Amino acid sequence: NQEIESRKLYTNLFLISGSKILLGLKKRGLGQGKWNGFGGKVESEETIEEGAIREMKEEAGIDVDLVEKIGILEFVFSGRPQALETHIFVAKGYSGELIESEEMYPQWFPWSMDAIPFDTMWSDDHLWFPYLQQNQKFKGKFYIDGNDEATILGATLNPVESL
Ligand code: 6OG
Repeated sequence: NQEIESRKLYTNLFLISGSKILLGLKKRGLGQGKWNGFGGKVESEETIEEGAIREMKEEAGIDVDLVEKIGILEFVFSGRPQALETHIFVAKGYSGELIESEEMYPQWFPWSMDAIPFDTMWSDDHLWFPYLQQNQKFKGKFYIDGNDEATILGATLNPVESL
């Protein structure tokens, strides 16, 4: 029942190309050592979508154009006053050359639940990845133990008509 003093906007983008999905191994900061989509904080002078596209360019060197928002997840860590409102995007195509950055090591995975490395991802991801795969929009809120980030203390997650 902690007070949320503020909510910061984040993006997280998954590039899906044919039968493959691009994940990045986070090399530093929040989520270090975990596979995830690409993203980060939205800046004040940009839209959320612009932020998603910018982060993809910064972290993997590529340009994505047609991005579609598929989910909004709020992450609350116990003992931390700031919640992360994370907007999840899907992109289907890209241009440019994929590169490793200081933040991310990119790698293609077969786009099937069996091939996704959930053991080395945030522990909420396996709960909402089925929506990603079904192309079903979703909204959720996850309470995560701030001292043990592998533990989910509570969650709500629902499919929605629109975001
Ligand atoms: P930077 O520190 O790189 O932004 N993020 C999460 N992603 C998933 N899948 N699950 C979580 O469960 C997450 N918590 C944070 C949002 C952090 C990046 O990490 C994502 C951003 O894309 C708790 O600026």
